[in-house]
Amino acid sequence: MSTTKKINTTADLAIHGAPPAFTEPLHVGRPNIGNRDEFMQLAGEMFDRRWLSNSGPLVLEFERRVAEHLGVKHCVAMCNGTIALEIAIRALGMTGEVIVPSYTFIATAHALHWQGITPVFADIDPRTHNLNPDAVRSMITPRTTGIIGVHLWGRAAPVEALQSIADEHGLQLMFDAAHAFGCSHAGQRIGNFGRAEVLSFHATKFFNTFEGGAVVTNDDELAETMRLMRNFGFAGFDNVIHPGTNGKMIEVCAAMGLTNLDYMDTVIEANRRNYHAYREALAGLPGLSLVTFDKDELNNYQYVILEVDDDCPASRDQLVAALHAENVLARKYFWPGCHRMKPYRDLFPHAGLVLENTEKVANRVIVLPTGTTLSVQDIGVVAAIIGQVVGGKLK
Ligand code: T4K
Repeated sequence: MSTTKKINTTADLAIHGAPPAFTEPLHVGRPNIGNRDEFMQLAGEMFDRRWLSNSGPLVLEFERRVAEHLGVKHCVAMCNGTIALEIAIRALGMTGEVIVPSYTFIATAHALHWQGITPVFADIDPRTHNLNPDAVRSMITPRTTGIIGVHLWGRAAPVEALQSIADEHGLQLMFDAAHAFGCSHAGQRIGNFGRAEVLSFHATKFFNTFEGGAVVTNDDELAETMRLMRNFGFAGFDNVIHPGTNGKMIEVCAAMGLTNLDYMDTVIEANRRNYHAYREALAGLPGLSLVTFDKDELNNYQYVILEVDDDCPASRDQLVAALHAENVLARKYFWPGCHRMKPYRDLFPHAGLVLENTEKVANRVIVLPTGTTLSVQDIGVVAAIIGQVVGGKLK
């Protein structure tokens, strides 16, 4: 639990020379860790078996439970979400150009680039932060072979509209669901849309396997191909029948996954509590709003996203600087947008001209800490810092 001191006046702010409000940093992406005894038990059994990788019993059990949880036919567990993206992209036969949002973690674009495919960035809807289907349509060229939608913040991309576009133009459609484990769309668990969906179980995700990821799909043949691809294409001793790589999840990661599956509901409940505590504490502050979640859908509340509007008395960067000075390590995800990161800036120097909403949103977002290590009292202090900055004379 963090050690806090209560902030009462603007004179207390660390940027004015006072000690920081939190003696230990408050991180976005602090790992949630389930029952340690359960993990140690599974790890102990693993050591006894001397089976550490290559489709061991823990990975098989983990895949079975994830597939069951999502109501999807296949879960192909991988070493991380980025390799899972790359394997899914290759298995779907994407080539040439693939349309993606720029407003996403850089891995979405890199997974394409790393496979020799050009990521073509389409703009987002500023309300949902997800792809705008009209923008996607406008980026289709004769070289386009696919679309990767991202369910940003666990809120579903426009699944039906993207599927119509894909069907109309004969394109492959898959989703980067790295944020969306435990979330739903139209009453169905995310994991069941497009030809495949990719999950990340990185340490910073609400549910983690240290490092890890998976491709989930209802397509038998695709699942089989991806299982081959993640294990060098081996179909038995000395028999390679497909080009492949090493994308395997290891047993100790599956042990963490099985432990954390039992803890998942507790984490979601803590995240939901934190989200509502932020909502209440920040209500009424000028020029600030929290991204909302559809109460009829499931969400993991992994990300608490604050938007700083133009009429806010402080800028986004001033707020982030003030929070960092108090040891609240808020993040500017996903600023400045993939198209402004060096590899893609050089590729598309003028992309910003068609990515107006991406730039607007990337410039106004702050992601705040949450998770099981954060208390409602901590949130009160974070909100007090924000309140003081917004009420102060920083601008
Ligand atoms: N697609 C999307 C949409 C994604 O968001 C991601 C990953 C992927 C694909 C790729 O999936 P993976 O290949 O990663 O499975 C972090 C994560 O590394 C990344 O997994 C995640 N998205 C992204 C949103 O966040 P960074 O560059 O922000 O990481 P870093 O090192 O700055 O850590 C974030 C915070 O977490 C820090 O404040 C420290 C804290 N932290 C981190 C670790 C690892 C801890 O407190 N403990 C820890 O063990 O990318």
